[in-house]
Amino acid sequence: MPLDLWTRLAPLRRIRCPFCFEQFAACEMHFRCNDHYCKTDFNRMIADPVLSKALNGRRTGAGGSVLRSPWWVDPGTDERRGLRRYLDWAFLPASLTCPNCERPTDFRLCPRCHSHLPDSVVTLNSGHIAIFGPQSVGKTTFVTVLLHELDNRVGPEQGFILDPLTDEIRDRYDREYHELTYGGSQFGVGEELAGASFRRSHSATPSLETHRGVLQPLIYRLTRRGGGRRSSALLSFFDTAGEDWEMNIDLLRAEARYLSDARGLLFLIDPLRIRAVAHDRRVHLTEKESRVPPADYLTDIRKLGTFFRKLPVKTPLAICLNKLDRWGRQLEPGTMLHEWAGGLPESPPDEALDQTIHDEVQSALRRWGASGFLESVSINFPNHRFFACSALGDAAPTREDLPQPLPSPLLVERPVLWLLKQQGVL
Ligand SMILES: Nc1nc2c(ncn2[C@@H]2O[C@H](COP(=O)(O)OP(=O)(O)OP(=O)(O)O)[C@@H](O)[C@H]2O)c(=O)[nH]1
Ligand SMILES: [Mg+2]
Ligand SMILES: [Zn+2]
Ligand SMILES: [Zn+2]
Repeated sequence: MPLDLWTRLAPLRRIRCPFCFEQFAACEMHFRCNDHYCKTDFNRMIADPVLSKALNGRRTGAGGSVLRSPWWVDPGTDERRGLRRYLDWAFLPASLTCPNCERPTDFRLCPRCHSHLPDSVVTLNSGHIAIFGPQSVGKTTFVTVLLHELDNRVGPEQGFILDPLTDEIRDRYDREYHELTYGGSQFGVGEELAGASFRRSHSATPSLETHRGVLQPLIYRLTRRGGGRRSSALLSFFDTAGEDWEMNIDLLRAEARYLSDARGLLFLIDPLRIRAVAHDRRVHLTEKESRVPPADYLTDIRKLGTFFRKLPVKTPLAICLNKLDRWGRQLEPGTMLHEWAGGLPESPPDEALDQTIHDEVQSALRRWGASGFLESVSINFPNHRFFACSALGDAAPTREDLPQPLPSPLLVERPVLWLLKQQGVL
């Protein structure tokens, strides 16, 4: 669908690419031919240094070959357009013509990374959630379960739907996230799911050093009931590799704009990596859990501070203690955390519950010796809030080699709903 007249009359409107987070004016967007034959004919392709740099990072150049893509152009430099090319700042072109197939194309690209930008990127407000934290705190599992829950339960309850921005994103979520946690679709609807062992835990997310694909967000279009332009927004979810957070922080700071420019930060913490929790006799650590080094969340929050030019940071920060199923029951009976850790209470979660959990998490952290961490959070990230959740609930495996039941998540959506409210998306 071509861009509407109203949007074309605002070529200087700033756009932030939801893939690479760079900002530019709408009239700077490039075009690429999207014709089936042009796309599949290698002889018609041309060098694409922008795409090469986005996919291969700074290593492109000396020795590294430049990728080729179907014909693309920066509209301001397309001489075939004559004087018209100098007027894009006043009126966006509806389409450009591919010199190879001579068909018009309105397939727009980000001028910085050459990702395809559907019209909704140009017209809609956008929100972001950057998920980060040390290794094995459950970030990837959280993203998987969160998106499934938003789609299937929370969205319908709150009157919104989520659609993947592109087919590629839908496929990537299914393949890299959903299939592992919820099982594949290799069984027919009427077949017994006898061998439920095909549901597995995620492997560690690969470092950005070996797989730049981790910089690619999962982007959704959120549409609220009621219609109208303002009822839709884009939402990008970024999943960080714990390995990068712990060991490649310079690289992350240089490449992961999604953290320094995030509109919403979600820091996941695993309390089982706090000594006071791990040594509690009521908690039984698995062999793997007892081998991981203790976490240093104070250092983590200092590290986060280094992503920003100035402190205190205004960006909303949700700090969520994950794996509630494993540690919640050691808190005093009568607390909300204790109650939720035992399974879903009768009354659905609401803002009053969020407030209670915020207070209970802070006092638990203080008891576990994390006062320095609490102080640092409140001084450097004044717009913060504590949460607790479990992505897997009582389906969390005590042995990873055994078949795993489907997740029964507890409170996973609460930090995200808060962050979206802070960003004006909900
Ligand atoms: N008990 C419990 N275990 C969980 C939960 N969520 C994840 N896990 C387990 O935690 C381990 C790590 O999960 P991941 O989602 O891969 O963790 P991650 O933070 O993405 O790890 P990296 O990619 O290495 O940074 C897995 O063994 C999961 O089964 C949960 O809610 N409860
Ligand atoms: Mg991961
Ligand atoms: Zn981009
Ligand atoms: Zn073409």
